[in-house]
Amino acid sequence: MTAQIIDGKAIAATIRGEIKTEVEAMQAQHDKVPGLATVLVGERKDSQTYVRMKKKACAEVGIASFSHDLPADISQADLLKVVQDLNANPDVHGILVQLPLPDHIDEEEILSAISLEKDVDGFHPINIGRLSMKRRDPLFVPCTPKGCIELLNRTGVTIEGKRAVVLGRSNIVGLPVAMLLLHRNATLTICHSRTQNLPQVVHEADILIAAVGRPEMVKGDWIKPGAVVIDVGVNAVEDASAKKGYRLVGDVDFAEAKEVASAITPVPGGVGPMTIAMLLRNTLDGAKQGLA
Ligand code: NAP
Ligand code: L37
Repeated sequence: MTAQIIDGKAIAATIRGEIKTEVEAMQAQHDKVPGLATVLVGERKDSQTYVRMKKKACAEVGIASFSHDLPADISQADLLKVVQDLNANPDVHGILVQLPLPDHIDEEEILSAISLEKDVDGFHPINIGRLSMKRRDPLFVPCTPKGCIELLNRTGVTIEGKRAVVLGRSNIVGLPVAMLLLHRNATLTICHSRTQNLPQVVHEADILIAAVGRPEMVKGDWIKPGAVVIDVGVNAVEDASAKKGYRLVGDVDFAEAKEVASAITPVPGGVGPMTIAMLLRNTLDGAKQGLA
Protein backbone atom coordinates (compact mmCIF):
# COMPACT_ATOMS: atom_id res chain seq x y z
CA MET A 1 0.00 0.00 0.00
CA THR A 2 1.22 3.48 -0.80
CA ALA A 3 -0.09 6.17 1.51
CA GLN A 4 -2.14 9.19 0.56
CA ILE A 5 0.19 12.18 0.81
CA ILE A 6 -1.45 14.87 2.95
CA ASP A 7 -0.59 18.04 1.06
CA GLY A 8 -0.16 20.63 3.81
CA LYS A 9 1.10 23.19 1.34
CA ALA A 10 -2.11 22.98 -0.72
CA ILE A 11 -4.40 22.85 2.33
CA ALA A 12 -2.63 25.88 3.82
CA ALA A 13 -3.04 27.76 0.51
CA THR A 14 -6.80 27.03 0.60
CA ILE A 15 -6.98 28.34 4.17
CA ARG A 16 -5.03 31.49 3.27
CA GLY A 17 -7.55 32.07 0.48
CA GLU A 18 -10.42 31.79 2.98
CA ILE A 19 -8.67 34.24 5.29
CA LYS A 20 -7.97 36.71 2.47
CA THR A 21 -11.68 36.80 1.58
CA GLU A 22 -12.60 37.51 5.21
CA VAL A 23 -9.93 40.22 5.54
CA GLU A 24 -11.26 41.93 2.41
CA ALA A 25 -14.78 41.84 3.83
CA MET A 26 -13.55 43.35 7.11
CA GLN A 27 -11.79 46.13 5.25
CA ALA A 28 -14.89 46.84 3.12
CA GLN A 29 -17.31 46.82 6.05
CA HIS A 30 -15.25 48.30 8.87
CA ASP A 31 -12.37 50.04 7.12
CA LYS A 32 -9.84 48.10 9.17
CA VAL A 33 -7.51 45.14 8.75
CA PRO A 34 -6.09 42.67 11.29
CA GLY A 35 -2.58 43.45 12.55
CA LEU A 36 0.13 41.01 13.69
CA ALA A 37 3.23 42.10 15.62
CA THR A 38 6.25 39.80 15.33
CA VAL A 39 8.91 39.96 18.01
CA LEU A 40 12.21 38.33 17.12
CA VAL A 41 15.07 38.40 19.62
CA GLY A 42 18.59 37.58 18.38
CA GLU A 43 19.80 36.18 15.10
CA ARG A 44 18.93 32.48 15.01
CA LYS A 45 18.77 31.60 11.34
CA ASP A 46 15.73 29.29 11.64
CA SER A 47 13.74 31.82 13.65
CA GLN A 48 14.63 34.58 11.16
CA THR A 49 13.39 32.39 8.30
CA TYR A 50 10.11 31.51 10.03
CA VAL A 51 9.37 35.12 11.02
CA ARG A 52 10.12 36.28 7.48
CA MET A 53 7.73 33.63 6.11
CA LYS A 54 5.04 34.72 8.59
CA LYS A 55 5.31 38.38 7.57
CA LYS A 56 5.18 37.45 3.88
CA ALA A 57 2.06 35.35 4.49
CA CYS A 58 0.45 38.29 6.33
CA ALA A 59 1.10 40.59 3.36
CA GLU A 60 -0.41 38.03 0.97
CA VAL A 61 -3.77 37.93 2.81
CA GLY A 62 -3.93 41.65 3.67
CA ILE A 63 -2.96 41.42 7.36
CA ALA A 64 -0.74 44.32 8.49
CA SER A 65 2.48 43.26 10.17
CA PHE A 66 4.60 45.17 12.66
CA SER A 67 8.18 43.87 13.01
CA HIS A 68 10.30 44.15 16.09
CA ASP A 69 13.76 42.68 15.45
CA LEU A 70 15.66 43.04 18.69
CA PRO A 71 19.28 42.37 19.70
CA ALA A 72 20.13 39.11 21.48
CA ASP A 73 21.38 41.05 24.52
CA ILE A 74 18.17 43.04 25.07
CA SER A 75 17.29 43.29 28.77
CA GLN A 76 14.25 41.63 30.31
CA ALA A 77 12.83 45.08 31.15
CA ASP A 78 13.24 46.41 27.60
CA LEU A 79 11.63 43.32 26.07
CA LEU A 80 8.77 43.57 28.54
CA LYS A 81 8.29 47.20 27.48
CA VAL A 82 8.04 46.16 23.80
CA VAL A 83 5.29 43.69 24.69
CA GLN A 84 3.44 46.24 26.85
CA ASP A 85 3.53 48.84 24.08
CA LEU A 86 2.11 46.29 21.64
CA ASN A 87 -0.64 45.42 24.15
CA ALA A 88 -1.62 49.10 24.11
CA ASN A 89 -1.51 49.49 20.32
CA PRO A 90 -5.07 49.26 18.90
CA ASP A 91 -3.79 48.37 15.39
CA VAL A 92 -2.15 45.22 16.76
CA HIS A 93 -4.53 42.26 17.27
CA GLY A 94 -1.94 39.55 17.65
CA ILE A 95 1.50 39.43 19.28
CA LEU A 96 3.92 36.67 18.29
CA VAL A 97 7.10 36.34 20.33
CA GLN A 98 9.14 33.83 18.35
CA LEU A 99 10.62 31.14 20.60
CA PRO A 100 13.17 30.17 21.79
CA LEU A 101 14.26 33.33 23.60
CA PRO A 102 17.90 33.81 24.72
CA ASP A 103 18.84 32.09 28.00
CA HIS A 104 19.01 35.28 30.09
CA ILE A 105 15.36 36.09 29.32
CA ASP A 106 12.63 34.80 31.62
CA GLU A 107 10.34 33.33 28.96
CA GLU A 108 7.40 32.76 31.28
CA GLU A 109 7.33 36.38 32.39
CA ILE A 110 7.38 37.62 28.78
CA LEU A 111 4.64 35.23 27.62
CA SER A 112 2.52 36.09 30.69
CA ALA A 113 2.79 39.79 29.83
CA ILE A 114 1.08 39.34 26.45
CA SER A 115 -2.54 40.48 26.64
CA LEU A 116 -4.77 37.37 26.61
CA GLU A 117 -6.82 38.87 23.76
CA LYS A 118 -3.65 39.21 21.61
CA ASP A 119 -2.04 35.86 22.47
CA VAL A 120 -2.27 34.42 18.93
CA ASP A 121 0.43 31.83 19.69
CA GLY A 122 -1.67 30.55 22.60
CA PHE A 123 1.34 30.32 24.94
CA HIS A 124 0.04 32.56 27.74
CA PRO A 125 -0.17 30.38 30.89
CA ILE A 126 -3.93 31.06 31.17
CA ASN A 127 -4.56 29.97 27.58
CA ILE A 128 -2.43 26.83 28.12
CA GLY A 129 -4.30 26.13 31.36
CA ARG A 130 -7.65 26.43 29.62
CA LEU A 131 -6.41 24.25 26.77
CA SER A 132 -5.52 21.54 29.28
CA MET A 133 -8.87 21.46 31.06
CA LYS A 134 -12.19 20.11 29.97
CA ARG A 135 -14.70 22.65 28.65
CA ARG A 136 -12.53 25.71 29.32
CA ASP A 137 -12.05 27.09 25.86
CA PRO A 138 -8.77 28.98 25.43
CA LEU A 139 -9.00 32.24 23.48
CA PHE A 140 -6.31 30.91 21.13
CA VAL A 141 -4.95 27.43 20.40
CA PRO A 142 -1.19 27.17 19.60
CA CYS A 143 -0.56 27.27 15.85
CA THR A 144 1.39 24.06 15.13
CA PRO A 145 -0.91 21.80 17.19
CA LYS A 146 -3.98 23.49 15.68
CA GLY A 147 -2.46 22.93 12.23
CA CYS A 148 -2.01 19.19 12.92
CA ILE A 149 -5.68 18.82 13.91
CA GLU A 150 -6.81 20.88 10.92
CA LEU A 151 -4.85 18.54 8.62
CA LEU A 152 -6.66 15.54 10.14
CA ASN A 153 -10.04 17.32 9.83
CA ARG A 154 -9.54 18.34 6.24
CA THR A 155 -8.30 14.86 5.31
CA GLY A 156 -11.47 13.32 6.78
CA VAL A 157 -9.66 11.37 9.51
CA THR A 158 -11.84 10.38 12.49
CA ILE A 159 -10.09 11.05 15.80
CA GLU A 160 -12.72 9.86 18.29
CA GLY A 161 -11.97 6.43 19.72
CA LYS A 162 -8.67 6.07 17.86
CA ARG A 163 -5.36 5.30 19.54
CA ALA A 164 -3.19 8.37 19.17
CA VAL A 165 0.51 8.39 19.99
CA VAL A 166 2.34 11.70 20.34
CA LEU A 167 6.15 11.62 20.21
CA GLY A 168 7.45 14.59 22.20
CA ARG A 169 6.10 16.63 25.12
CA SER A 170 7.35 20.15 24.41
CA ASN A 171 5.34 23.22 25.40
CA ILE A 172 5.14 24.32 21.75
CA VAL A 173 4.03 21.08 20.08
CA GLY A 174 3.88 17.76 21.93
CA LEU A 175 1.93 18.73 25.02
CA PRO A 176 -0.71 20.97 23.39
CA VAL A 177 -1.31 18.61 20.45
CA ALA A 178 -1.83 15.80 22.95
CA MET A 179 -4.44 17.88 24.81
CA LEU A 180 -6.29 18.59 21.57
CA LEU A 181 -6.37 14.88 20.65
CA LEU A 182 -7.64 14.01 24.12
CA HIS A 183 -10.45 16.59 23.87
CA ARG A 184 -11.37 15.02 20.54
CA ASN A 185 -11.75 11.67 22.40
CA ALA A 186 -8.67 9.86 21.16
CA THR A 187 -7.08 7.31 23.51
CA LEU A 188 -3.76 8.98 24.10
CA THR A 189 -0.16 7.97 24.72
CA ILE A 190 2.59 10.58 25.07
CA CYS A 191 6.19 9.46 24.52
CA HIS A 192 9.47 11.23 25.32
CA SER A 193 13.18 10.61 25.70
CA ARG A 194 12.70 8.20 28.65
CA THR A 195 10.00 6.09 27.00
CA GLN A 196 10.92 2.42 26.85
CA ASN A 197 10.19 0.16 23.88
CA LEU A 198 9.37 3.15 21.71
CA PRO A 199 8.87 1.15 18.47
CA GLN A 200 6.28 -1.08 20.14
CA VAL A 201 4.40 1.88 21.60
CA VAL A 202 4.41 3.65 18.23
CA HIS A 203 3.10 0.46 16.60
CA GLU A 204 -0.16 0.82 18.55
CA ALA A 205 -0.97 4.17 16.97
CA ASP A 206 -3.86 4.66 14.57
CA ILE A 207 -2.79 8.32 14.53
CA LEU A 208 0.89 9.16 15.06
CA ILE A 209 2.12 12.70 15.67
CA ALA A 210 5.92 12.91 15.60
CA ALA A 211 7.52 16.00 17.19
CA VAL A 212 10.93 15.00 18.52
CA GLY A 213 13.42 16.84 16.32
CA ARG A 214 15.35 13.66 15.40
CA PRO A 215 15.86 13.24 11.66
CA GLU A 216 14.05 10.15 10.26
CA MET A 217 13.98 8.44 13.67
CA VAL A 218 10.65 6.67 13.12
CA LYS A 219 11.17 3.71 10.78
CA GLY A 220 8.61 2.08 8.52
CA ASP A 221 8.39 -1.09 10.60
CA TRP A 222 7.45 0.95 13.72
CA ILE A 223 4.23 2.00 12.04
CA LYS A 224 0.94 0.11 12.22
CA PRO A 225 -0.31 -0.68 8.72
CA GLY A 226 -2.97 1.86 7.78
CA ALA A 227 -1.99 4.43 10.42
CA VAL A 228 -2.21 8.18 9.74
CA VAL A 229 1.15 9.90 10.27
CA ILE A 230 1.59 13.63 10.96
CA ASP A 231 5.29 14.49 10.90
CA VAL A 232 5.97 17.79 12.67
CA GLY A 233 9.78 17.49 12.62
CA VAL A 234 11.76 19.95 10.53
CA ASN A 235 15.40 18.86 10.58
CA ALA A 236 18.23 20.06 8.34
CA VAL A 237 20.56 17.26 7.29
CA GLU A 238 23.74 17.69 5.24
CA ASP A 239 23.31 16.99 1.55
CA ALA A 240 26.18 17.87 -0.75
CA SER A 241 23.95 17.47 -3.81
CA ALA A 242 21.48 20.13 -2.56
CA LYS A 243 21.95 23.77 -3.57
CA LYS A 244 22.16 25.00 0.03
CA GLY A 245 24.31 22.04 1.15
CA TYR A 246 21.46 20.67 3.28
CA ARG A 247 17.90 19.42 2.93
CA LEU A 248 14.96 19.24 5.30
CA VAL A 249 13.68 15.92 6.62
CA GLY A 250 11.03 15.04 9.17
CA ASP A 251 11.16 12.88 12.29
CA VAL A 252 9.76 10.00 10.23
CA ASP A 253 11.56 8.03 7.53
CA PHE A 254 9.16 9.13 4.81
CA ALA A 255 10.24 6.68 2.10
CA GLU A 256 9.68 3.71 4.40
CA ALA A 257 6.61 5.03 6.20
CA LYS A 258 4.63 5.85 3.08
CA GLU A 259 4.64 2.15 2.18
CA VAL A 260 2.92 1.27 5.48
CA ALA A 261 0.73 4.24 6.48
CA SER A 262 -2.65 5.05 4.93
CA ALA A 263 -1.87 8.78 4.92
CA ILE A 264 1.24 10.82 5.76
CA THR A 265 2.45 14.43 5.71
CA PRO A 266 5.68 15.22 3.83
CA VAL A 267 8.52 17.46 5.07
CA PRO A 268 8.72 20.10 3.76
CA GLY A 269 5.18 20.85 2.65
CA GLY A 270 3.26 19.26 5.53
CA VAL A 271 2.76 20.80 8.95
CA GLY A 272 5.08 23.82 8.41
CA PRO A 273 2.81 25.77 6.07
CA MET A 274 -0.16 24.96 8.33
CA THR A 275 1.59 26.56 11.32
CA ILE A 276 1.70 29.82 9.42
CA ALA A 277 -1.89 29.53 8.13
CA MET A 278 -3.14 28.98 11.70
CA LEU A 279 -1.25 32.07 12.88
CA LEU A 280 -3.09 34.12 10.26
CA ARG A 281 -6.38 32.51 11.30
CA ASN A 282 -5.79 33.33 14.98
CA THR A 283 -4.85 36.92 14.12
CA LEU A 284 -8.00 37.38 12.04
CA ASP A 285 -10.14 35.84 14.80
CA GLY A 286 -8.51 38.19 17.32
CA ALA A 287 -9.33 41.21 15.16
CA LYS A 288 -12.92 40.00 14.74
CA GLN A 289 -13.31 39.73 18.52
CA GLY A 290 -12.37 43.38 18.74
CA LEU A 291 -15.26 44.20 16.41
CA ALA A 292 -17.90 42.35 18.39
P1 NAP B 1 11.87 20.02 21.69
O1 NAP B 1 11.42 21.13 22.55
O2 NAP B 1 13.31 19.74 21.51
O3 NAP B 1 11.17 18.68 22.24
C1 NAP B 1 11.48 17.43 21.74
C2 NAP B 1 10.68 16.38 22.47
O4 NAP B 1 11.03 15.10 21.91
C3 NAP B 1 10.98 16.28 23.96
O5 NAP B 1 9.79 16.04 24.66
C4 NAP B 1 11.94 15.11 24.06
O6 NAP B 1 11.81 14.37 25.26
C5 NAP B 1 11.49 14.23 22.92
N1 NAP B 1 12.59 13.41 22.40
C6 NAP B 1 13.80 13.82 22.00
N2 NAP B 1 14.53 12.79 21.58
C7 NAP B 1 13.77 11.69 21.71
C8 NAP B 1 13.97 10.32 21.46
N3 NAP B 1 15.13 9.85 20.97
N4 NAP B 1 12.96 9.47 21.72
C9 NAP B 1 11.77 9.92 22.21
N5 NAP B 1 11.53 11.21 22.47
C10 NAP B 1 12.52 12.09 22.23
O7 NAP B 1 11.29 20.16 20.22
P2 NAP B 1 9.94 20.88 19.65
O8 NAP B 1 10.09 22.35 19.76
O9 NAP B 1 8.74 20.21 20.17
O10 NAP B 1 10.12 20.50 18.10
C11 NAP B 1 10.12 19.16 17.65
C12 NAP B 1 10.34 19.13 16.16
O11 NAP B 1 9.28 19.82 15.53
C13 NAP B 1 11.62 19.84 15.68
O12 NAP B 1 12.11 19.15 14.54
C14 NAP B 1 11.12 21.21 15.28
O13 NAP B 1 11.94 21.81 14.29
C15 NAP B 1 9.79 20.88 14.72
N6 NAP B 1 8.81 21.98 14.74
C16 NAP B 1 8.09 22.16 13.62
C17 NAP B 1 7.13 23.13 13.57
C18 NAP B 1 6.31 23.26 12.35
O14 NAP B 1 5.59 24.22 12.21
N7 NAP B 1 6.38 22.31 11.42
C19 NAP B 1 6.88 23.97 14.67
C20 NAP B 1 7.63 23.76 15.83
C21 NAP B 1 8.59 22.75 15.85
P3 NAP B 1 12.14 14.98 26.73
O15 NAP B 1 10.95 15.83 27.08
O16 NAP B 1 12.26 13.79 27.58
O17 NAP B 1 13.41 15.77 26.58
N1 L37 C 1 3.90 30.08 16.30
N2 L37 C 1 5.80 28.91 15.82
C1 L37 C 1 5.17 29.79 16.61
N3 L37 C 1 5.74 30.38 17.65
C2 L37 C 1 6.99 30.07 17.96
O1 L37 C 1 7.54 30.66 19.03
N4 L37 C 1 9.00 28.82 17.50
C3 L37 C 1 7.72 29.15 17.20
C4 L37 C 1 7.06 28.59 16.12
N5 L37 C 1 7.70 27.70 15.31
C5 L37 C 1 7.68 27.88 13.96
O2 L37 C 1 7.37 28.94 13.46
N6 L37 C 1 8.00 26.80 13.23
C6 L37 C 1 7.90 26.67 11.86
C7 L37 C 1 8.50 25.57 11.32
C8 L37 C 1 8.45 25.34 9.94
C9 L37 C 1 7.76 26.21 9.12
C10 L37 C 1 7.14 27.30 9.66
C11 L37 C 1 7.20 27.54 11.03
C12 L37 C 1 7.69 25.99 7.66
O3 L37 C 1 6.92 26.62 6.96
N7 L37 C 1 8.46 25.05 7.11
C13 L37 C 1 8.46 24.74 5.70
C14 L37 C 1 9.90 24.73 5.17
C15 L37 C 1 10.61 26.00 5.47
C16 L37 C 1 11.99 26.11 4.84
O4 L37 C 1 12.09 25.86 3.63
O5 L37 C 1 12.94 26.43 5.59
C17 L37 C 1 7.83 23.38 5.48
O6 L37 C 1 7.33 23.16 4.38
O7 L37 C 1 7.85 22.58 6.42
